[in-house]
Amino acid sequence: MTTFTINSDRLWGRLMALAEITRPDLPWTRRSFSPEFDRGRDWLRQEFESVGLDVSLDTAGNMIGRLPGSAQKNRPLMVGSHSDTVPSGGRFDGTLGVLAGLEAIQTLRENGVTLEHDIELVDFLAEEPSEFGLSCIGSKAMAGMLQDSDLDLQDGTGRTLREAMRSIGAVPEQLDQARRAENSNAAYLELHIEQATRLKSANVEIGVVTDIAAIRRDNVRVLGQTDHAGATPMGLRKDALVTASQMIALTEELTEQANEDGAAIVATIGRLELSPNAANAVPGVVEFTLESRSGDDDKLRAHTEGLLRRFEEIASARRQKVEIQPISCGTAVKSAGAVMQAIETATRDAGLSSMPLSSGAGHDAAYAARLGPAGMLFITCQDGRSHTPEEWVDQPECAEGAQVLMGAMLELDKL
Ligand code: HGY
Ligand code: MN
Ligand code: MN
Repeated sequence: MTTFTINSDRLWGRLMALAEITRPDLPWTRRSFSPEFDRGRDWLRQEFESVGLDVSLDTAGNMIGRLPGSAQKNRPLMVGSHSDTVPSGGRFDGTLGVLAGLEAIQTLRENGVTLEHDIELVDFLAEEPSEFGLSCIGSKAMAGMLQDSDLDLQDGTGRTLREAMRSIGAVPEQLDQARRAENSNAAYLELHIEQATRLKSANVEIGVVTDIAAIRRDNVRVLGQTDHAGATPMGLRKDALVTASQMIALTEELTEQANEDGAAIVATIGRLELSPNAANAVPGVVEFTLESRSGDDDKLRAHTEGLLRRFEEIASARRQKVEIQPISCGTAVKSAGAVMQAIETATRDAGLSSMPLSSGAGHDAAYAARLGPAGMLFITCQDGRSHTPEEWVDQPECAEGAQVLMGAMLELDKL
């Protein structure tokens, strides 16, 4: 049971200070590998060092603050999340987990408490889908799941992921040095906003995450034929955007149907590019990302592959072609019972209520779970909104999350 309390104003001050490190024209944006991200990292490094953490960057570009434990326990207690954002995202997704971890560590130190375990506070590189199409780059690398071929992925300017990683101080040629062995962590904890409204609806403060959905992304390229928008008769057109729109509408229809059958699957087309993208030209090429998620790996595979087959049928029925390129496919991850238990105990000690819930959002915890027992705790966010500038959490709720995070760290230190 903790008898001391985190410093709510200090946590809030850091959250708002980091939020201000954004693209000024598009708040709140701190894209991985961008100048804003670098400035955010520099600021975070100073804050980590001011708390007495020994800060380093692993070869995968994860920034790690270390604090030695009092006993010679050979596995650290890891706390982490991410400081990058989606374009025009929010001020709490990811940053809350990193800064609440820092606040918990600072409060422990101020109260003369040294955990038996070493503590590692991690800002994982590029948790959000980056310009290279890949997400969770740093946590994937730490779990040994970032492939060499991924390093050749290019962003819209032709820069490779390898070059981008070098630009933030990573050493992609030595990724293996960032890799951690299975069970190398005593435990992993991540505080995150729920990005949905179940906690608010149930009037419960803390969500104890039971599992994290698998995310699959496929690149779909529809090949029609660019023609003059005025001179080309409708019957002679091969309009790739109309073809893509039939695929997109079918995605929603079949995914809603799958959920009626109890599949618990979501699918989204959130990125789409067309060319030549001119008002007076019939779209010849459309490229989009099909992203599907589920807590059940088998259902995810069956549903997504069924959709992609239907896309082929739609294209050929319209005398067009479709090229499908897998981008990434994760697996659903269960939280460790001991970590869930620690979160529940810490929640009770803090006089708060908790409920189990699954995460439809992906998180670094899904990869940290390959390094030892892992778990997450959620706090609510206003109207469940996230990945948008309207993302908001009130200060007391941030403080509650950090208090429970610190309590769970103390519980897990007994392992
Ligand atoms: O996309 C996600 O689920 C996470 O927010 N990166
Ligand atoms: Mn996110
Ligand atoms: Mn996140």
